[in-house]
Amino acid sequence: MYNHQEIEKKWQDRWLDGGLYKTETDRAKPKYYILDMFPYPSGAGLHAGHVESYTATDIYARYYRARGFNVFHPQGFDSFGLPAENYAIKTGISPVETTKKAIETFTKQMNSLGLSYDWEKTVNTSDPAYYKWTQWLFLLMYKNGLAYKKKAQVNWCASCQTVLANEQVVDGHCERCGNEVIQKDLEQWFFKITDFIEDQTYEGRQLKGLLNGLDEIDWPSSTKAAQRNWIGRSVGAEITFKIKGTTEIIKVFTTRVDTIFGCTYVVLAPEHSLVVNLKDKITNWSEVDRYLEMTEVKTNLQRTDLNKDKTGVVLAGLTAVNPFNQEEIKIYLADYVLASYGTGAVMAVPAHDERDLEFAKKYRLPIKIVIVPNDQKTPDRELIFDSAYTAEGILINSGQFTGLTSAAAREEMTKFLINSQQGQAQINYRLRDWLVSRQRYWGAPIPIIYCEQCGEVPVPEESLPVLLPTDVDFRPTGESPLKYSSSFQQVKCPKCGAAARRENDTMDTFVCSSWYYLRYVDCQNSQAIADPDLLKYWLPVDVYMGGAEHAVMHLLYVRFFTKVLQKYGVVSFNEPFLKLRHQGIILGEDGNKMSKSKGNVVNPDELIAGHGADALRLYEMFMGPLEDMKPWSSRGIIGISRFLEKIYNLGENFSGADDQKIVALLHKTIKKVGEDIENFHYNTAISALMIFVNNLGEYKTKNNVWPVSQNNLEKFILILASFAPHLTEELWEKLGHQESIFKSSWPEYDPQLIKDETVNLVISVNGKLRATLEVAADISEVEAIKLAAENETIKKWLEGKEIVKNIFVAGKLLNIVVK
Ligand code: ANZ
Ligand code: ZN
Repeated sequence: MYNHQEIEKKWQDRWLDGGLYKTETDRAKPKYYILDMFPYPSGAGLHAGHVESYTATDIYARYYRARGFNVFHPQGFDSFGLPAENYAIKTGISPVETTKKAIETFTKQMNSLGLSYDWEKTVNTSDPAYYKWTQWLFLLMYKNGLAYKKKAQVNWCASCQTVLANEQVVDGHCERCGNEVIQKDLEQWFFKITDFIEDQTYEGRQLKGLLNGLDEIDWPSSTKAAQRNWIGRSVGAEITFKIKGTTEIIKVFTTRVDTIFGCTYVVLAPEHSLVVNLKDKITNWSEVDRYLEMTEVKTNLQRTDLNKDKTGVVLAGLTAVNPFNQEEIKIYLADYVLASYGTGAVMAVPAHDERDLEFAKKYRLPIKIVIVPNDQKTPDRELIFDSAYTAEGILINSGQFTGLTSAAAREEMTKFLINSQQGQAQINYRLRDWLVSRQRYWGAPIPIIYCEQCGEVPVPEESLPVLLPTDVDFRPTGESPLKYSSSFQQVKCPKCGAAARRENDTMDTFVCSSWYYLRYVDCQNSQAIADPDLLKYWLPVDVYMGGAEHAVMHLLYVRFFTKVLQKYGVVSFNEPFLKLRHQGIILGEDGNKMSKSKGNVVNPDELIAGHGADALRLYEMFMGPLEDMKPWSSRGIIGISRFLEKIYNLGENFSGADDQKIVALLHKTIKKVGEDIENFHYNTAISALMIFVNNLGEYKTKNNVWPVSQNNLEKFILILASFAPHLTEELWEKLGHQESIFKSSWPEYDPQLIKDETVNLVISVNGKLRATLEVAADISEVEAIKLAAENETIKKWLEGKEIVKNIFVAGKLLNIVVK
């Protein structure tokens, strides 16, 4: 009987006591840095998804150690954030306490899964020894003009009582609490992430930006696409429209200057500064004012929702002039135009833009067709009135540009704008600077002091960390709770010594997680963010694993930080994570997302107690492709337990002799499992292990003796070890080894032994089966063609014909195409 509780505990204790997972830095060996997205230490403990991704990297780490690498595999805690603070508000228990407890629980649970972390290399973002460097990085940004304060329209969640980054607003709602997000005008801190979108040269060095850097990393294409989309690079032109009878101008941004002869009015965002500047000239001001009041309360989502009725108001008394044909057109205010994008104004082309068309129909504005599909010389009015023709085509009714294609016209028209000084080529981005200040308690304080004389003063480096005070009232009021901590506010100006006050806001927790990956390598260092030599050796991260929900936000912010650190010489690489993989979501047994209310949550602690850590690990890796979404199955884990039991029994009083066929299968299994691990194809690796064990069992039943020698059995145990560390360590000991199995190397397979298999290769000529040949399973295309050409039957079919091409499907068929 395999007593998993006893055996797993025994080895976990020995591994930890013996320091088995201490990071090795034998400089003669190549390094491999394998990183998990560190968890938020919630009170609920580990869930099935944590087990999935942490097991996946643990297998990877154990495999690369066995392949002779210095593996770096640390784990830590992303412990600042709202849940602990909200819990404190509810219960009065300090986040310091709850966080400490949660980290203890998480650590215990991770150890009980047999994860091979080096706990001497760990970080905890709410530890002053850590956030000292978060603050140091803020100052690095500040000194280089990358951290700045400005009054801006920001996302405000009234329920969380804090501002949110754009990335934290999902479909107009707070990603935390689901409350609708409103816009508020507030002074906030920003990081200039937009400075790093494109490549740049700095001190003679060519630095890759956030866009081009994506080409150099092995990340899921969906994640790269999400980042490109979020950055939203848009190529177009900025065009100046004069306002008749004034010196004021309207600048618009358009991606379709080719449609400008069809522009029949101009629209400003309600917040556009011209509205106030031209108040005296607007003859229907009271109507305009009413419209302004109405739109103020709407969210961006409500404003841009395509299904909602477009609203607007004309600015009576004002006319804009089209710079291409001097046509005089009306100016509207409408809230479907956003103040925060482009210039906050658009040239409206109802014939070729859906939103403009809808608006034009409602307010009975002219619709002028200027683009037609290539094969059509006259416009189809009916069709266009129903829906705008938004595709490209050939220009009509466009003066000297008539007859050009859209693409050619854009080029020519942009030249015209430049020459006549009425505009320029322009690239716009959807990405905004990152809003990093939060009006909450449980985060890293922003290291800035305000002095009446000196203004905004950065805290000197030697005074870091700015400690988070404990004498605070957690209850949110819309202002940071730090404002009311007397100990925190007793501060002198670092410049002039006068009484001053501190910045009350804390940093977005995403700031803390934007650089943690580099702190691990030297997490105790109190003098520097990390020793440059260690950074140089271990970084960048070779493999990073975590959820796809971080595609923008975390994964974009970390790349931004890395680029800043490279620019200012802290690190010498440009991309933090060379390879990224996402684990799929594990659903409940009922196929729904696991949730307490549905009662379909599986508890790792219970599963470990009931089936063992090895069974849980193996089962989660066997459920299906790692990146797929897949439902839990209680039957599945029982099947895995039986598989492990079988292997354990095999190791008791083992004796056997090699059967050549089984040994050949062993070598194939070694090859397959190794390759599968490298590609994260764990489910198929486990299948191969199962097939091998079944073959052993069948042979034993038939012949009453095991078909492999101990030496070969050990090879099998070695390739199973990454998946089931406890069971294999126990067997290793039983087989007489003194040293841990995790000090052994991955077994090599013998290429001669895996070649012996044959298959029936189908040979066809022009798609018709003409012969089948028994050949080696791994026969090459060249060899197959040669054999076919020597075959008497095939020879006949090829006689007097010319071979056009050969279609070869390895191990299956060769089709010879002749004419
Ligand atoms: C005229 C036009 C004609 C447009 C046409 C499109 C089609 P992307 O690709 O997202 O950059 N636009 C510009 N600024 C805007 C703002 N602040 N709020 C709302 N819409 C704005 O979109 C660029 C297009 O979005 C611009 O090109 C402009 O409409 C609109 F047949 O200009 B276009
Ligand atoms: Zn001062």
